[in-house]
Amino acid sequence: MNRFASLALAVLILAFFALPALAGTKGDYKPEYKLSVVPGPTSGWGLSATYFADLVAQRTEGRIVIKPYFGSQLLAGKQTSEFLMVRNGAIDFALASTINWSPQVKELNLTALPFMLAAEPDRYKALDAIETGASGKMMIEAIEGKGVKIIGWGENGFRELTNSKRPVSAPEDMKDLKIRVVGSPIFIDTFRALGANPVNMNWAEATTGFQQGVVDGQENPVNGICIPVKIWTYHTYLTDWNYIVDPLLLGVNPKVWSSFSPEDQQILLECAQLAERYGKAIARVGMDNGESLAYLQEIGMAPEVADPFAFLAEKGMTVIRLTPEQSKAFHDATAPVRANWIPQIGEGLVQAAEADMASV
Ligand code: X2X
Repeated sequence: MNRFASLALAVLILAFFALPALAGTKGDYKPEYKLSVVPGPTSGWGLSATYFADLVAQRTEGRIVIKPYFGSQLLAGKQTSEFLMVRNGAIDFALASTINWSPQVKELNLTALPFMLAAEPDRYKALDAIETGASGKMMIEAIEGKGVKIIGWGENGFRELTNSKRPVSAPEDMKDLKIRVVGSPIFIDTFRALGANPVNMNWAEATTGFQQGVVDGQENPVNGICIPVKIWTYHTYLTDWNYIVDPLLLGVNPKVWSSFSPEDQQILLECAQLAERYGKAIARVGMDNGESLAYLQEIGMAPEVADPFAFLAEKGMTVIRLTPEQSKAFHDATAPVRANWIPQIGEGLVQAAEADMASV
């Protein structure tokens, strides 16, 4: 090899090793990250996941590409496996319901305690106070202690009851109604306490179950789930009882998280915050003081349905809104469920949540 050739070779070798370093950590990143979403792409939380993924692609200039997989595709339909799959790295990200992760992280049953928030004068403020307060921090610590990093909240919404049999405005009306619920034990306890007949079913099979009349009813948020799946085609009666709330969490596998550069982690946190704001707004439209609709209009993402209850009534549903007395009857009927679950969730966490709510 002459001198020129060996110099050229040395330059080539140097370039081979040095260039990736100069270009940043891009070489360590996966070409695509999988983000799990339990319901479909048009659900409120499907829309939030897409919003987040698009923001991340834009703001990292394509360094981080996140692909949402909707309809529990990555979970073979079994939504309560999601936490374990994010933890073991089979899934990189999840915009996940607290309900679906509650079998593994008991603390997440806090917001599934029946009628805990229903009577709050401003239930959204109470919920935000939990998420930003000591109790929210405790929930996140519980998840992170079990192996999944959390970078933001989201919202499926307050869950309402729909059924095909009769109007429900008192616990007695629930008698023997077959209600589809998620496979998380507190739901069975709550619906049994109300005299109903709860049936565990994955969301992936639920709409077929409604169509075939395998169950008489279900419970899910109006904006995020009931309207996108056209619940009026299955059920006639809607009870606006706000019996529990379903906060979402944006989780990441910790190894994946630590593979990102500090600058990219910062970008991901900012995108998570914007996606949280957007997700909460679409969950709350028509049910808050007008703030959510105003925000969505401001960012140019105004929803098709601004008044969900009027919309569902137009579709032929009978909408039942509970009086404070009627709500209290449900609260009283589910007292044994709260008494049984509070020790499992942790007295300290429940007290912290009460203090957070009282601070609004
Ligand atoms: O299964 C449900 O009801 C859903 C879609 O709301 C959840 O994943 C908790």
